[in-house]
Amino acid sequence: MKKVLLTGFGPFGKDSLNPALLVIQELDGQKVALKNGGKTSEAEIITKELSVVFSKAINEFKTTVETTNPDLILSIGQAGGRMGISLERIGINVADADIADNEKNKPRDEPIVREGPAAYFTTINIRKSFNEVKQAGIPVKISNSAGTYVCNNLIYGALHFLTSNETYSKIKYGFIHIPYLPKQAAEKKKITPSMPLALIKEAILILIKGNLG
Ligand code: PCA
Repeated sequence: MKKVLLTGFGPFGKDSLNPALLVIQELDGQKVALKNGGKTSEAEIITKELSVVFSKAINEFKTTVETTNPDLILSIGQAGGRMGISLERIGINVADADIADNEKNKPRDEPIVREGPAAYFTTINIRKSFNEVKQAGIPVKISNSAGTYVCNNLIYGALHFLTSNETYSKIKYGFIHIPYLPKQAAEKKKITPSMPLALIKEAILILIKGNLG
């Protein structure tokens, strides 16, 4: 059976919850039906919470890949204020934090990998993924910047690790930034976009099916 690894972050900054963590907790252990031509099969979802800490998240990611060896990895993070599902296209070689991570690291203009390439593209089929999520009636966009905080750090670090290891270089890797949940948005002073958890989960399942078939 194929295996998909979902990673998600816990709360950080001023937020007391992170919808990314709720998504992976609710999808953990689920089986996803796959169609491949006329054949049907199943994939199993496994999950891992990663720390909202710059280098720690990458190290936790590496260990999880080494112990689980999945076929597809989708990492999920919160991007409060975004209007819909954001499929991240790229991770850049910069760590530049405006707020401290959960262990008080606040890098400024630092490379993630010294002498590393400027950027890595995520390796899921991003256009097909966009079309399929949109087709399902879920607001989605392709994003060309995941910022320069812990999520971008993970994208860059994950792709650097996967592409430079022959054992793992065929594993597809995608990153999805998700908006606030309605209850988080309702607590903000300024009106803020949000998306219900059920819709976010539906989008993630579409991405799994579309990138594993
Ligand atoms: N979002 C942050 C880090 C953890 C998360 O869920 C980011 O976009 O970098």
